[in-house]
Amino acid sequence: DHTTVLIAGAGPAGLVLANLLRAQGIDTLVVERATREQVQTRARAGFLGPNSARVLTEHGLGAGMLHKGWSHGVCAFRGEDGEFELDYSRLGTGEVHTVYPQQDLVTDLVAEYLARGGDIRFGATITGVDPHTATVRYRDERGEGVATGRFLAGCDGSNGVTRHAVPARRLRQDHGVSWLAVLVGAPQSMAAVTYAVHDDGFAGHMARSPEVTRYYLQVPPGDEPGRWPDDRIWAALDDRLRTGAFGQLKRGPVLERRIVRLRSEVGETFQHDRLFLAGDAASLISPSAAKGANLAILEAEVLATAFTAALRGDERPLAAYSRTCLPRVWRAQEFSRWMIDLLHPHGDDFQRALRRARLHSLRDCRAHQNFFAEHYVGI
Ligand code: RFL
Repeated sequence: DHTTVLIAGAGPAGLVLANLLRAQGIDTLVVERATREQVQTRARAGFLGPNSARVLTEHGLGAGMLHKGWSHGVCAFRGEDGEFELDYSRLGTGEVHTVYPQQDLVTDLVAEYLARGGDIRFGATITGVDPHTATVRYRDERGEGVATGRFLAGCDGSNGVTRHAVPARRLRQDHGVSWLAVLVGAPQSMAAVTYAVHDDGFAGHMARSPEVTRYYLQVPPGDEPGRWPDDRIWAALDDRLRTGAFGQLKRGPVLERRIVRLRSEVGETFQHDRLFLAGDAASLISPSAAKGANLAILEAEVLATAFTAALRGDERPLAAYSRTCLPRVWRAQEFSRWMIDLLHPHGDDFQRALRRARLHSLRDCRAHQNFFAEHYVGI
């Protein structure tokens, strides 16, 4: 198989890139390990920042999001001193999130890519990568295959293989915190995203769709989902979200429970020879500030522009690709670390007192609120 831009992985990064290149009439081939059904049902992110919404709408990929998604501009913090809300639609840059489940976005992106004449190979696992020839070896039900492009885009996420073909240091951080990520088949319980700070650990609530709500519970590192039967999940959510004081949760079946280790990983460079990484393959970020899918979409746009220029004879944007992306990645990392520190009870009593003071400052100080809002929704 020969193509112009060969893309490893059909997540948000690979599919946005593929769609933008097809819109320029550039030949692409996407090689994806999972089946179409699997990628279209993988529930992960749900909060798209204004930059992501802009990329999608500007390139004709936003119809589903505009139709079924909704705007979200308020978040709430609960702790030992009660609750306060931040209306971030009126703070900072005054921008909002669009709530739209990642699997719905992926479904839209696959359909639009095929409508644009795109080629995609589902059920094909990449086993080997050559950055010099932009070639991948893959295995699918028919056996072994080889695909080559003029360029190779590594969009195969944090468990993929392409990033191992970039011979550069990767900076890693395990934040020492794990979350039980739960999907419940019930509408959201509160109007706002809610972050609860509690001595037992963090708990979070965020909308996903009218029928499904995401909850997070901090759990000890190394914990297992099997140790969290439904009753224990609801009891912990009630305690930490202080539902006795603030109102009951809308319960429903627990649809999914999985452990997410909060960790980060950033490649020193996102490129090597003719291989270019985007999304989680380039940098992994903890979900504490809901930035991962947004970084993936923005990098896909930068890379699509750079590939298009290179194919027209100007290689400079491609040469500058990592330098263009890295400052934004690091600002997102810094903010997500700030969120981790704010939300989790670790350290001694002195550090707990500092965290409480930071919450007070966020509640009372307009400059602090503006800082939060700008970083929470933007970057
Ligand atoms: P993806 O979505 O992981 O897609 C990579 C694709 O590559 C395929 N693949 C391979 N294909 C062929 N050969 C191989 N050897 C392959 N290895 C892998 C995979 O099957 C897959 O289809 O990466 P991409 O495109 O970079 O997108 C990144 C986002 O998915 C990720 O950052 C977000 O989901 C992170 N995230 C969140 N981000 C947000 O912006 N807002 C959120 O609210 C948010 N919530 C979350 C999240 C991630 C979570 N998990 C599961 C870690 C909540 C959770 C629970």
